Amino acid sequence: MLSPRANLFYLLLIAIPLTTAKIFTKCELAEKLRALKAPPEDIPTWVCIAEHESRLDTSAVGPPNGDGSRDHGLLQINDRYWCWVQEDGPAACGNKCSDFEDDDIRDDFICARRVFRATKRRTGNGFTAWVVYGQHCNGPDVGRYTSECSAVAKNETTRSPNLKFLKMSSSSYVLLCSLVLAVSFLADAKVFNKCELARKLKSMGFAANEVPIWVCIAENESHYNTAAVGNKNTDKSKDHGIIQINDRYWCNESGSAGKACNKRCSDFRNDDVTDDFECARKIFKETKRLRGDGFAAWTVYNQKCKGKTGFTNGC
Ligand SMILES: [Ca+2]
Ligand SMILES: [Ca+2]
Repeated sequence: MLSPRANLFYLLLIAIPLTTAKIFTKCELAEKLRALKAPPEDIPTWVCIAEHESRLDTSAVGPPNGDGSRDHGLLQINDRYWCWVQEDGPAACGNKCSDFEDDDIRDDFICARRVFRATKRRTGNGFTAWVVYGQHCNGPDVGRYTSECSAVAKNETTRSPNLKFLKMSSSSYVLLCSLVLAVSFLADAKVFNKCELARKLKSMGFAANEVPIWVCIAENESHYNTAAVGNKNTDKSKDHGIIQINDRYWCNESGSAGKACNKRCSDFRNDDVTDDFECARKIFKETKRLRGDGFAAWTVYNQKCKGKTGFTNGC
């Protein structure tokens, strides 16, 4: 057990990330979504959804749904599939649910886009993943949610620290200690931007004409999120990290390093992508030998990246 002083240290350490919540104004959120490259025509709809889902409060956690799952944060992302509450739970976005309760909505929005795309494939309209969309945000007048926003939004409202946190029972404290581990683990994750990844791959000696293809694959597989974990594949395997390396052949999901790349899959979910791309090279080589084109190992390649040699133009 930790000494009282160490306890206090950990409490202070994690009090900051766990209790920094924020209430956006509509215009501030619109501005932020623009910066996150949301399609401009979709921004009023996202703001409307956030308004009705969470009252624009990043720390919102919904009451249990009918299936016992809960929704988290500004965009009320559901913990049944998309984020994990317990470490061995499913997490299609690769995030811990509390990541969606802090004041940084970048990861929330990356996940929301993933929810959007998955829903769009099923229903034709990605916004229908949010119940409030049909109730409030589907009309022609949705533009009113951002109509008063012109210049840069101001008046941020930041919540004061949540004092409830200090009145925990000891069982919550045990939970909290395990969260410390989870937080420090996830702090190693990183979301690259396109050009940053292109530079990284060049520095690793990838050929200039292949770099754009690798970057395109990373964008479409993980949105450059090194912590991404895919949904279970039909063979029950999962894909890990920025380039979504499959755990059936290439890395060990539990225990020590192993399989063809001699790695633990968690090695592919930290912020150092060197080993990921070294393994990807191996996958590429093996796939090339078997199928003629190494990139064919990634399904997004044929759909989105084949021939996209201009993908990193401007970097
Ligand atoms: Ca977040
Ligand atoms: Ca790695």
